[in-house]
Amino acid sequence: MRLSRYFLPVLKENPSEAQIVSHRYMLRAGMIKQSAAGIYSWLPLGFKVLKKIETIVHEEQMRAGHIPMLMPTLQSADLWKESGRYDDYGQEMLRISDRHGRDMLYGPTNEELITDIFRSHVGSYKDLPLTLYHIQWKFRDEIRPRFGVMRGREFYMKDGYNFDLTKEDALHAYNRHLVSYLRSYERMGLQAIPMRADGGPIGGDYTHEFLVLADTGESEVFYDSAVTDLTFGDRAIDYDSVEQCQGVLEEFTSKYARTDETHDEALFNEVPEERRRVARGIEVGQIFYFGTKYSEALGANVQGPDGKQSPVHMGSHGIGVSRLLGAIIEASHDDKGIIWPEGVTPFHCGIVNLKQGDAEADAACESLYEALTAAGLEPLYDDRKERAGGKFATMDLIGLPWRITVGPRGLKNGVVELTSRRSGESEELSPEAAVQKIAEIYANHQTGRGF
Ligand code: P5A
Repeated sequence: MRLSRYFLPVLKENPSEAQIVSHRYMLRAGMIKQSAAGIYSWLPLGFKVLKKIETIVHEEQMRAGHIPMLMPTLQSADLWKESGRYDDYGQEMLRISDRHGRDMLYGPTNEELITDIFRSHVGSYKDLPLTLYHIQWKFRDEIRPRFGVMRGREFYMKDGYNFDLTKEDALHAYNRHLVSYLRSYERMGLQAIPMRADGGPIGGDYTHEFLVLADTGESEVFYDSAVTDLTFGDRAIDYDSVEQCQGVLEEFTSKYARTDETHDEALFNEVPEERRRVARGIEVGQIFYFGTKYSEALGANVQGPDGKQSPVHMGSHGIGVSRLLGAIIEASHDDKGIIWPEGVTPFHCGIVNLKQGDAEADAACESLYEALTAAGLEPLYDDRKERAGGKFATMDLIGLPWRITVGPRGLKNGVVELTSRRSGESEELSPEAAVQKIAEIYANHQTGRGF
């Protein structure tokens, strides 16, 4: 993409309504624009990152054997009346009536809708196990939408639902989700710690939240610092293996890590004092096992091998896809702007032409652009007639992890400059070597062209 032809409405001033750094940088980098309280338009740069995160979530869900589909945003209230949650959900639910006076709602979650699909089409244990998921906009009429996409009213969520014959099978699905979530967050450059939590309006007492540690997080968390040493890495996992998934769950959840809702001071005090941490975190996902809560309410039964009918065991599993943009920025920025992890960066690298209009510099930038594109990468070429300082400031703000700077002086010696946004370190390389190096860096990140 050439910056002169892109739509990147960067703001010079700090927007006064933004209280936390991620909100500030998302507005300043021209990623989002508020349309109403807690409702945002996703401008091209923000949309690109949103889609990259969504792609990682899809890939990891499908890798775990979960099946993608799509349900609508608007739902009939009937199913919610059947489950009893129509009244329970209270004012967070946006209620609408259509021209015929029928009660509708903008879905805050989809347990009812998916259970209805299940009961209409599945009746036998032979069709189990089954996990269906979608990535769709949700609406919760939050009393205090704030911090930009972090606590929106309209937000993008991956929600998955497992259907199993027995509690044991459903717990395997739970563990499988935990593993796939750990993998997904790591691909996004995040450490998200699974913590014992509370079921809230979704229900069930077997639930973990995934928290990214950040001072601006809305949740107070208590944990044993040893949990932050754990990484999933690139280990191969057989998602069908009950033992392997169970092993990962035990490894990642056996140390003390709880949100304030489930915090137990006496247990916490058993953690050696030097490892006890009280901090704040951003909840980027939550997994639930709630047994037969919805299947009993909605009559979703399956026939077992013995011919007997019983309500199907279920769980639901959510990732806050749009919230993740905020969480990643909170975890990865400096005073100049965002620092995108390679896994989610909107463009793989920037090209800054120090002397736009200089025939040699222009030609060198064009050929870099072509070579990077041919290597399957997506560069953002700042081809505007602007001062170098302005170009650097924009690149730093939008946070591309790598920048190639091209100028007449370097070109005389056959070199360009490759700079890491994270470390600030630069090295001089031939243009070919710079392309090669960037291609090698991204070879470790399954990456592709964005939208
Ligand atoms: C699990 C999937 C559920 O709704 N039902 C379907 C279950 N869980 S949850 O914890 O309530 O939400 C899942 C994730 O969605 C994100 N989230 C939000 N993101 C932005 N703004 C909001 N107002 C908001 N509310 C929830 C969180 O990341 C949460 O973990």
